[in-house]
Amino acid sequence: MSRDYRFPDQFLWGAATSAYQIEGHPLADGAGPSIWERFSHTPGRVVYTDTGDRATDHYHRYRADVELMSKLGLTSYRFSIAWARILPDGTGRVNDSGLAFYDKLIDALLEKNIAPMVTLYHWDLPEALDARGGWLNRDVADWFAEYARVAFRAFDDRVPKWVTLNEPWVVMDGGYVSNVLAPGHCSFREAPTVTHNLLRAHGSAVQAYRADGRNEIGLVVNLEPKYPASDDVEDLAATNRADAYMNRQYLDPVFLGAYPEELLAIYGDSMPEIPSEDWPLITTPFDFLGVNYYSRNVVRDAPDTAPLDVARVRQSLHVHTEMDWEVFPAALTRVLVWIKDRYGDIPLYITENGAAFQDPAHVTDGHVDDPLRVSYFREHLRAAHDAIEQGVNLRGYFAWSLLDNFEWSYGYGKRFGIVHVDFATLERTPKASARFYSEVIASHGAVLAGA
Ligand code: IFM
Repeated sequence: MSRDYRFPDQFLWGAATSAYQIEGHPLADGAGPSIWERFSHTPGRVVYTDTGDRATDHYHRYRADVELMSKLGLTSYRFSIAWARILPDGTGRVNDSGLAFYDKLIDALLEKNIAPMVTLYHWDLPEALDARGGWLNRDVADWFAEYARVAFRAFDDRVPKWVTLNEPWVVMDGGYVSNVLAPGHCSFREAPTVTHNLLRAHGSAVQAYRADGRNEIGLVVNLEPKYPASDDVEDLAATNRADAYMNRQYLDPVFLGAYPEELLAIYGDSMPEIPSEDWPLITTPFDFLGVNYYSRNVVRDAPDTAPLDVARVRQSLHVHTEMDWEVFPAALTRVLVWIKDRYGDIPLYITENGAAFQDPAHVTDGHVDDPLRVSYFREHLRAAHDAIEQGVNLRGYFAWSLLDNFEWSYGYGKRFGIVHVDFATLERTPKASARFYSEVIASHGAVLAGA
């Protein structure tokens, strides 16, 4: 007998994007530059000298994109606000034209009964704030709360769900340690300060929301379950270090009020002094947690491998995406159940899940066949359903991404979209995965029972 994969009636079916990756025209209508403006225009930072200057031109085509979402049957859309569009200097002066863009986008979504989920920070810090120390400056928590208040005042009457930060681990590791994302630092010693300030900024925005807001606010983390390559004690310890660094670094503080012990040992004397008032701020309760899940990681002990003495053991027999990420849906179920067991029953959303695969070079007769992506979505949606069956309070799923877009330092070479974008003409063509996702939505998941 085939299984029943129907999801709860109120389950949100969405797709996600972020401002710099799709909007284009990042300096239009009075916006200030962000760290991505500088980074992408610095030779050698992004492949093929790609930038977000035009991206998918969503800034002008948002109405057509909302129409597309509606045709696909989406019930929610997760996007981010570019901080420097509405506060060009990061603080102080508000740019009404920047607010107007998001105002029109939100209204267009509501006209189609698509519920906005709005992320305040998806990696594009205003350049003016980076010049003042960016995430290394403790004041960033106040700057972020000021910006958040402007957004809440403008849009909370129409935005049911807010997200403070997207993937703080990536902001810290990619931007300050591995030197692959803006602002492009390469300093493990900066890591704990950046982490702590991200957590304080998150807490400050949640507190600002509690004063002014009337709906829900949450945090989005990227989680990558770590599996030991063997049962050796060294490999098990390496697995714990990798897990503490990537998965528990943000969740233990917000839910348990402490950094993981392994992490304190890893950071040693680069850990900043923590004033006692920081913990009540960081542990301010919030309404939901978003999980971005793409892959797992099998690891082994690797002495002298900076910074954690851990190495990845690539599972070459398994399918990998164009990002070289292993396709492993069972770890999605596992990580959702782990959150419930470790941190409690907070409502969860899968706020990103998807894959970059090599799509056909051309759109043929209005079709783009992407069978590997269809299979990726099918298996991960089944894994999400398994988690619900195991008691996880999962309330929604957002495919990454609605459109092919600017994949950061990889430029436009990695296509994650369920909708193909021709970057010469900017024409949009829903791929087979978009049609599949549409059928999943229309059937509340029932079609997942098919082969
Ligand atoms: O494109 C990114 C997104 O901005 C954040 N999460 C992961 C995606 C794929 O790398």
